[in-house]
Amino acid sequence: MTQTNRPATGSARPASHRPLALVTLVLGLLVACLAFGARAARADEALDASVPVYRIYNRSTGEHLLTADENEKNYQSSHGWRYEGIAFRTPATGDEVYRLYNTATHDHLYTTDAHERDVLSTENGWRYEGVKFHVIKADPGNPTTAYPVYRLWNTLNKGVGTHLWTLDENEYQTLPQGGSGTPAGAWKQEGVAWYATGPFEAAPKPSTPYDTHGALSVRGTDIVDEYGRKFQLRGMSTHGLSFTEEGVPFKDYVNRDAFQTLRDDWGANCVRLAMYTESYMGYCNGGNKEELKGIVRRGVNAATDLGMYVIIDWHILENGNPTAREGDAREFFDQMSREFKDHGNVLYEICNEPNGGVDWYTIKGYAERIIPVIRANDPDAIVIVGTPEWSQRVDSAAADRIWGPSGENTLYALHFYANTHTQWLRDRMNAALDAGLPIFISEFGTCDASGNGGLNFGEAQQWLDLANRRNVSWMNWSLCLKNESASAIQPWCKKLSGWETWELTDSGNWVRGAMRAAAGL
Ligand code: IDC
Repeated sequence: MTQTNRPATGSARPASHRPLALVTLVLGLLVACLAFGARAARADEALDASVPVYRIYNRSTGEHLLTADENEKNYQSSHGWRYEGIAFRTPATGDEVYRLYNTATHDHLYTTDAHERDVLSTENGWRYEGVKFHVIKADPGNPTTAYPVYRLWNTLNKGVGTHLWTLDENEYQTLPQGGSGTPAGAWKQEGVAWYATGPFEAAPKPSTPYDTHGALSVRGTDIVDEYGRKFQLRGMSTHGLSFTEEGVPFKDYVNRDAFQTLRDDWGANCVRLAMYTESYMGYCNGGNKEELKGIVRRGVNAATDLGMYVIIDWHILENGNPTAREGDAREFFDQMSREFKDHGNVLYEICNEPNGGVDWYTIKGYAERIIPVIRANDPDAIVIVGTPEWSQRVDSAAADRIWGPSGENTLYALHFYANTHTQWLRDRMNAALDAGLPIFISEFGTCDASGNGGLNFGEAQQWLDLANRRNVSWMNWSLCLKNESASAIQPWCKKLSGWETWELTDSGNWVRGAMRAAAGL
């Protein structure tokens, strides 16, 4: 039941010495209290009697289901539907809303029109499911006791998810403008469907990147979403999870508020968790394995909660040969993919930047052994494989791709630092894409390859223009305050989320702008 503030019924004893006046006053107060109490009780009764209608959302069909049945809500929410909140409240009795189910398309339809119900339920495919809740059909003309519930029609959802009922006027006005992967004009306003008794609770939350796009896969050189639409991941990489600079442990950036800032203010849909394997107490080099796994878990949970995608990055660098720590990698990815097998938003990057002369043949062998470990737990997981020479030799990978099941849903990493890697590396990327190699820019910097000096936004712009044109996903290095050009946050700013633009570095501001533009913010 929703809590309401009941008026206080006690009253202070009036300070009067005249008996008659006292009696009158007491009687008067008593009557006032009774009347007030009765009014409050009536309001409470109305509220108690109102029935919440829940809204749940099916990611794979795009349908919003309305139900006043709590069991149905709970059951569906644990079976692939997302609970979005109380859509509106309805009177316990009133005009009946009939629900029909289309057994062919799996769509649901709500109507207050008994004739429509009868016609449809005798037609092929529709099954009448009964009265699901009650509403007020005629406009009661009193905006404080009745709330219009609007109906929208989705012209793109064929057969299922065709309609949406909402009490949220803002949602009714903004959905037709497009956004979150839905083109402008896809939703059409259809007016007031009926009236409800009240909202009393927050309106449903707007949908997140994951709600809109679901689990991803690789088709040709593209990442596509659950509905087969081309999709691009864009976001920030953390710096090393085991690093500390300026007194700030970088693991502290792995928090929900930070990711929410990236999602809502930057337009990011993805974060990358860079877990170094060697230097600075890396995972295989004296780092606390359990703690590091805990940070990764925290990051995945925060991203999941926010409906963002998240890359678990096995950040090899100092030791450029991924086979050197293959045992650790196997164990790590086995555990992570087991834990996150039901998370369609998790991607696995199995070797950040092979280097030190290690060839593609060696990396490919490593990938062909690690990918099956991940896929044994999570058959559809997306994997990103690093390429030789700090993930620049996509040409080697293009010439000798990973085939068979391990090659499916697998992307190849290309990393660039704008002031070091210029047109020659873009040419290489183009050629590899032309040869059909799916590429992911899982790390880039706007500066020199050292991570410090040489900011070059002209080159960076050329890179992102190309990546956007060819639907190549990109992640920027890095979300931290280290005093080096690549960092997004000013070295003096200790905030762990909610950064203002003046608290961002030149690189941070530039990347934020590029991300917002790409997201259409
Ligand atoms: C750099 C960091 C820097 C750190 C150094 C060594 O920015 O603070 O001291 O690593 O650990 C990469 C790597 C990435 C590098 C980055 C910049 O993936 O770890 O980070 N870079 O040098 N590849 C190309 C450049």
